[in-house]
Amino acid sequence: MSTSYQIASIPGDGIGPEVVSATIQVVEKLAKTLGTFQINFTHIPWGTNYYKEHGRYLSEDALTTLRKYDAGLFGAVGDPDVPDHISLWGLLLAIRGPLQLYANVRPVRTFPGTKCPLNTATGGIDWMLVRENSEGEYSGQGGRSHVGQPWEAATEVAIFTRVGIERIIRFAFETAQSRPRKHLTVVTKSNSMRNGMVLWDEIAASVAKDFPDVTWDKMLVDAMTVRMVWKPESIDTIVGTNLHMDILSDLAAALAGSIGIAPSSNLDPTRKNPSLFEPVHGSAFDIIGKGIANPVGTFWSAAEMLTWLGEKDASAKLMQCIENVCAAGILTPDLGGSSSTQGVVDAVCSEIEK
Ligand code: GGG
Repeated sequence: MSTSYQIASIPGDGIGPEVVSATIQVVEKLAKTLGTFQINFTHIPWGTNYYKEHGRYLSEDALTTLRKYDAGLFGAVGDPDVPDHISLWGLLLAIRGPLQLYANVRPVRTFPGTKCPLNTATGGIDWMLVRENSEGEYSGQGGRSHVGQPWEAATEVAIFTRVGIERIIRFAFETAQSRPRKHLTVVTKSNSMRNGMVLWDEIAASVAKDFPDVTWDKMLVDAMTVRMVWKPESIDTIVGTNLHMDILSDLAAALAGSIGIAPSSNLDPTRKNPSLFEPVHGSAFDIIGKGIANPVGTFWSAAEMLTWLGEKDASAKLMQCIENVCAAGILTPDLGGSSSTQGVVDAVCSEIEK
């Protein structure tokens, strides 16, 4: 008997509903064609429309609700009517932290059909970015005083814990160990930030001793941006803080050829909670409803979800079909093509059937 997975579908805002709906079509087609697993998506309407109606982004029992599922597929968050810090903290960050989805994994690879602007021997890049996803600069701590006065002050406190750093660095070493090149770069800013970032350096040196087969180096985040552009081939796996990797992963996706294809997994490596999969891109409200949103980042996120659930063959098949479609030039306008979102969906579904 094949395994049946229950997936929470949270399309969210902007183009989120378009790319999530596209992905559900493709994954359902894959499940039906292969017949090796079953998958059911349940729509959950959290997002800015829900906020406008209920005064909150998530339902009161959101975490209990999510724990009933094997995984979640998320679209995007952000709406011009609501300040970004309200929507991000109301939706995504209100899930990642409490569910302890502490490992944000972002593979970055140049695809057929995308053009890497860098001059590399392979014509592209193949990196794995690991972002600490539960603390650091996005701990939500700090405050404002003397609001509106010329001497108004605001603090944004980054909280780093030994357990939080140790677990993400260990996860990153394990990730690097599973890749052919087995190399990890630990990114910090430990010259100017002399507390939390120095703790990162110390813990990295200590955890590294458990991985003698993984080579590693450390790099300041500013220098890392230069290295990504000038020495892309010296990079394999990168780990860093919530803020640093939020920025570096957008840069990496752009260097690989497009942010529209970049996937992201919010993982609880202990598997006590369901993990959440989402494209790296945001809500892109300038193209809402035009039918041209690139669904590839969400397709790839769904492939990562299938791997996480244990459906490695199905995931590999989905990735091959996506790559074949991109190689055939069936691309949305952000990649220089003229296909619609549905055109890409139909092409990937046809590939699945072959
Ligand atoms: N699909 C991802 C999305 O909507 N991202 C919006 C965003 O601003 N994310 C920030 C983050 O990933 O921390």
